[in-house]
Amino acid sequence: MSFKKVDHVAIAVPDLDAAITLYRNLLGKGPEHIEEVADQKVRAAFFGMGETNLELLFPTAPDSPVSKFLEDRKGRSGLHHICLQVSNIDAHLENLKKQGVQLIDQKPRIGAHGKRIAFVHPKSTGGVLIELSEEKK
Ligand code: CMX
Repeated sequence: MSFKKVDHVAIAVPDLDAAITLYRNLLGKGPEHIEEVADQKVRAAFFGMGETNLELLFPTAPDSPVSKFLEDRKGRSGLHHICLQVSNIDAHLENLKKQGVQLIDQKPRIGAHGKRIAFVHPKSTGGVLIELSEEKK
């Protein structure tokens, strides 16, 4: 059981097209991948950054977790979560549960790129929302 790398860093944005233009200008390329993740009620744009990615997150429904995040910030974009890649997500979740860490997802769900993912509550991680994502075999 081990952490492999930072899979991506996600920024919530109130206007996806404007944010894509901004980051394309900043990075000089991309995004390489845009996907709607129905289960999470978001549309996500990914910019490859070497071993990791930058994800721009836009809510697709008023009850999306990202809508709530943006509302709480009065519509301003901001760092939403950090995603860590793990080799065995089930073993990681069991281990965190044993340690009393507050999990948002007790079992993995399917996220962007069809990967198995699960979120850990920011109340257990010093105020940072952490996503675990299983490495694709
Ligand atoms: N980062 C850090 N803290 C956050 C946060 C975030 N992204 N979102 C909420 N919080 C904090 C709030 O500021 C609040 O803190 P205080 O109590 O200190 O004021 C606290 O968490 C609120 O917690 P809550 O009442 O339990 O829950 P909310 O209704 O605000 O929902 C959360 C928060 C994290 C449980 C919810 O957003 C969630 O389930 N997230 C996981 C799923 C997700 O974010 N999906 C979108 C991305 C999907 C993708 O990348 O594909």
